[in-house]
Amino acid sequence: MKKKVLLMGKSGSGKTSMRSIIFANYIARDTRRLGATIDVEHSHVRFLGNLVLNLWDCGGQEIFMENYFTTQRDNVFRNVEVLIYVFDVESREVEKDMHYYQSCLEAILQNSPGAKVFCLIHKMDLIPEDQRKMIFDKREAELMKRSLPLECTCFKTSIWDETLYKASAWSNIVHLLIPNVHQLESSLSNFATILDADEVLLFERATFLVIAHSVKRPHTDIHRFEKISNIVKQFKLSCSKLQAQFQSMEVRNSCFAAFIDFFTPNTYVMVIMSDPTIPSAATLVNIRNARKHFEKIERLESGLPVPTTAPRI
Ligand SMILES: Nc1nc2c(ncn2[C@@H]2O[C@H](COP(=O)(O)OP(=O)(O)O)[C@@H](O)[C@H]2O)c(=O)[nH]1
Ligand SMILES: [Mg+2]
Repeated sequence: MKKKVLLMGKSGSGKTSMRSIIFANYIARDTRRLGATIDVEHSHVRFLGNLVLNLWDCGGQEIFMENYFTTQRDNVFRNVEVLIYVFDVESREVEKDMHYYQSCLEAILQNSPGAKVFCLIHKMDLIPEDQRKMIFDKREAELMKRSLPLECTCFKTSIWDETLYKASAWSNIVHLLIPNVHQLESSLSNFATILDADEVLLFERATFLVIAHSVKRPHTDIHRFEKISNIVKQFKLSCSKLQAQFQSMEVRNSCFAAFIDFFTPNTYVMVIMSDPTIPSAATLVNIRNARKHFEKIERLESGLPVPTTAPRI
């Protein structure tokens, strides 16, 4: 199942950087070496086994932009499921950025009226922390107004912190593209009840994006998932540099235990337990026993008779 995702925005706004960190295992400082994207760079990202994200990273120089709206219009804007428009928060040409954004929406409305639109106000790390919310709120209001009759969802992002993994940015975008995600979520909720877990999360294996979660006991840190995605992905990359495969980890203190374990062919699971009387071995056995069930859902979703064996990074 192939889903077309358009990545657009002015040259230098950070499109290729985000794509490379999430889908190609770059770390943030590698992106300084990225050259400008010429025309459209297509990449196919296999996600959850059978779902293929067909990413169109559209170079943002004016000469290319003009082309997308004229000669390449049908080709670029047809069959789009998701448009991700990236704004450099420090851009000095806000009016021009808006103009291109609106031309883009017009073409989307014409060629793919059902597409979902996301705007990322990017490079937020360059703004002093106490001004971020104010600046973002202002941009968001302006974008919502200018997007009509289409709806857009705005996020603030930066490659230098965990906002890139924020449950509400790229995870959210990808979540939208996963078929039957509700079945996955209800199974996860049952699983959390059986385990008596505080929370259970599923991470996509290659990107470490959170694809489903079930929270049984509330937690105060709303950014915890994306922090974990970020940290564990870094750790996983360090492992692969040493030719070692990341497999599992257990972290325990006097208040809780966290388990991250290889789960189905396309996911890792994380289980958080706060009952100190439940031994690790019991939780690990439960995780092992649940694998088959979740593998089955995954296979059903992808319409495959056997688990996929796509190469892992
Ligand atoms: N400060 C900061 N720089 C970023 C961020 N994202 C990307 N960059 C830098 O912006 C430059 C242009 O990025 P690139 O991904 O090539 O932009 P593109 O033309 O939209 O594809 C690179 O030097 C990146 O390192 C960010 O969140 N914060
Ligand atoms: Mg680029």
